[in-house]
Amino acid sequence: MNTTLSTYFFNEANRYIPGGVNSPVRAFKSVAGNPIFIERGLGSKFYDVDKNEYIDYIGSWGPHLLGHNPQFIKEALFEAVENGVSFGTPTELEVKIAKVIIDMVPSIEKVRMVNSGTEATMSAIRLARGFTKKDKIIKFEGCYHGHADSFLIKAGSGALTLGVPTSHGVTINTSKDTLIGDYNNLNTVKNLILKNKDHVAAIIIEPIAGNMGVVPADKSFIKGLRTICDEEDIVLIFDEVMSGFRVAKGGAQELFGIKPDLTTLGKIIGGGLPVGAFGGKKEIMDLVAPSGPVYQAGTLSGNPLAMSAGLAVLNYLKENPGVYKTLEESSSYLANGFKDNLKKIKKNFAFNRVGSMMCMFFTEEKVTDFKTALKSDTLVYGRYFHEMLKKGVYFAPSQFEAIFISTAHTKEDLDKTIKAQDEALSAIYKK
Ligand code: KE4
Repeated sequence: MNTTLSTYFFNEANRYIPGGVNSPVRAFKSVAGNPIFIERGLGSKFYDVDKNEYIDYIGSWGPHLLGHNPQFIKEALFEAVENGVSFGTPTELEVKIAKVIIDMVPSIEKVRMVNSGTEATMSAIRLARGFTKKDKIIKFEGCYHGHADSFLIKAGSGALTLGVPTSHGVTINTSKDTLIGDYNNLNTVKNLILKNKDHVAAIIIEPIAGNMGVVPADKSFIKGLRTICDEEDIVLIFDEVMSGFRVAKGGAQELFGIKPDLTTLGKIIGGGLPVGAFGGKKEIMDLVAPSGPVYQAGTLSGNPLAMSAGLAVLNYLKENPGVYKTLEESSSYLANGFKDNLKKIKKNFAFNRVGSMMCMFFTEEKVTDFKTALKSDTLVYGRYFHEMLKKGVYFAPSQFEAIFISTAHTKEDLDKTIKAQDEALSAIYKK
């Protein structure tokens, strides 16, 4: 596969941009080799600057539930651009998208739009601290909530991939207010609360973790968190930036049947444009400026382009709930194909999937948390990633991410992917 131009652009990029990328995981650091530069995406495919075609399973890290560049999103953007790209004033579009989000996610009574998942999560914990007048938060090893200081304490995703679980530049004082629990382990949460009685403002969790690979929470664990938060006056925050509108119309909270106090959203609600949101109980959300004393702001929050694309996607999902059945059928078809391939090489690798987000771990141990995810052989994963890339299949350039299926992936795409994986695993394990 000729990647001459990608190599040229990466060398250029390294002269002007830290690591040659605008987000670390894109740099292929944990799978070695140079990243490919993408020029164009359409449906289930994208095309690099050397004109190579790939079946894309990243979908811009989650937003492209309906594939790259669907015509109806383009049309929504063309219409919005005609009116102007940003005003810094309230617009009707913001009212419309707020109503749709509130309609689709029952736990959300009021919502504030922001410009990234990080802005959503950092605002949500500030709000929880303002509401409870307590300082500490509990997050879980392996969960990633964006790059705000309070979260870069054993984060998963990029930081985990880079093998640097605590970021430089985060002060000791900041890290003192972030407590780390073990995912799917309620006792660690109870112990943290016991040691920090009446100091914990919020527990923030990815109810379906997608940043240590895919690791779903046990329902009993989530129920236990809900009970603890009710008993201890702690705000329960579901970070559904990735799972929101992906695993179900109402996100992971719909699957669990458990309501958080606050939810953070991103990715899909922007249709691929920069967007995030946080929302939840009215009594908490009304503390957000200007209606209350918890400050939060953003020049481009609710901007017409992102709102137009996001509204187009959310309206589509509302009007076509059958999307989730299609996604489930495609995802289970692909997963079964992968499992058949594993049987051929007599490997029983851990395989976690919730709807259209999934991850195969290069370990035969069950993966239920950060520690067991780390048992994966990341060197072999790197080899696997490149074998698949050479065959025109683009998986996550890290063992500790998810792959995403969209409604644009055809049976032909899935069959080609299953065949490519069979050949890749055979090459690695010399069947
Ligand atoms: P952003 O600030 O990157 O928009 O969102 C941060 C975030 C928050 N919460 C969850 C559950 C997330 O998955 C993310 C971001 N996800 C990563 C993918 N693992 C973004 C990819 C990247 O960092 O380039």
